[in-house]
Amino acid sequence: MKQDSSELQAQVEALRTDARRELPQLKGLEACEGFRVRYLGRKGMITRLFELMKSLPPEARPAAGKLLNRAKRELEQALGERQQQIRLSSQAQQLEAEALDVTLPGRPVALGHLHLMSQTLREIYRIFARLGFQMERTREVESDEYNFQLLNIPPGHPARDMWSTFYTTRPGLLLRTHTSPGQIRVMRRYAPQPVRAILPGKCYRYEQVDATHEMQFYQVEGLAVGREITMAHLKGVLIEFVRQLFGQERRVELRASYFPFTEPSLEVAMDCIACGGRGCRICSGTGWLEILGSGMVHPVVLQNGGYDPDLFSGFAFGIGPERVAMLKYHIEDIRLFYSNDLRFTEQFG
Ligand code: FA5
Repeated sequence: MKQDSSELQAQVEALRTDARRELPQLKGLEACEGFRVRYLGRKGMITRLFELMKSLPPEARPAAGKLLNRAKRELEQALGERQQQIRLSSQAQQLEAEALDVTLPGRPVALGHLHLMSQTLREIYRIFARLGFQMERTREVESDEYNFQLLNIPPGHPARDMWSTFYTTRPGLLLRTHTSPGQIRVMRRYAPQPVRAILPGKCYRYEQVDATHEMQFYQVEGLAVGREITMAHLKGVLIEFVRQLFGQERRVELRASYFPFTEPSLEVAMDCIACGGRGCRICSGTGWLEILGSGMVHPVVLQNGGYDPDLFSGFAFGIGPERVAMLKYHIEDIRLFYSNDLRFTEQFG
């Protein structure tokens, strides 16, 4: 069938009109693709019109070809613009959906605070700093020699029963049972100069854990070595310590005791803060609470530390800060310190 060019023109015009109506209604990129296939695809309407062109008389074909090519370009351009519009508006929608309202109030940040043990240790450090004690660091993994032998506790000594500990796979290497081996290390650091220091740190004991015993706990060791240091100095320092920590009205009792590395040895007790000395459950009815061990450094220990015991003397003490905190804050079970229960720790913020 012979086509005539005015008919073709009319068809192109109709196609343009349809396309202009449809384009603004395309809602997404998928719909655009459908449109492209229908109008511009290999089997689409434009292609079909090009095929119709072949049936035009030869002299009419160039003009018809131009017309079709122009229509095709217009369609392509209009489709491209619509696709761009769709992309921009979906981007705008997305931005709006994800918009941040910077005026909203922020989520509260929970502020932490120092653990009660850190607070107690720092309080102890401050008191001894005021009394002129410097702070020395010592080790937690110790040798049998330092933890026992140099402190006058040879192998087989009955005092070792009090200080059962955890041993490492290296023979003779153990987790220290007390901070006292630090005495030897600090003496060897300073001898023959006088020294006055506290040696805080963790200790470990292989023991049955209960309300007053942990396997891992702190001690604050104190050591003073010099010429003519006497028991009066020890007494003065300890009474001052107890009163600064627990109040000036506290009464302090010094009792004879025994440690292999001090001679004489003293236990320090204060009147019970719970009952004021009348006797209660906390002080087991005695009216007194024991808080530390102490004594005059044994001459053998002074010598092991590098001092001549004929010229030098000294005192030492070992405080259990968990026990101190228990008394000060009326805590009945030592296990609360390290069980990480926020209901406990948050009470001391
Ligand atoms: C000693 O450890 C000595 N080194 C103390 C000392 C130092 C004496 C210097 C003389 C001169 P003792 O085993 O008593 O002594 O322990 C001292 C303190 O550590 C105790 O009073 C107690 O407060 C604390 N303590 C001991 N064992 C534990 C434990 N298992 N859990 C918590 N605290 C403990």
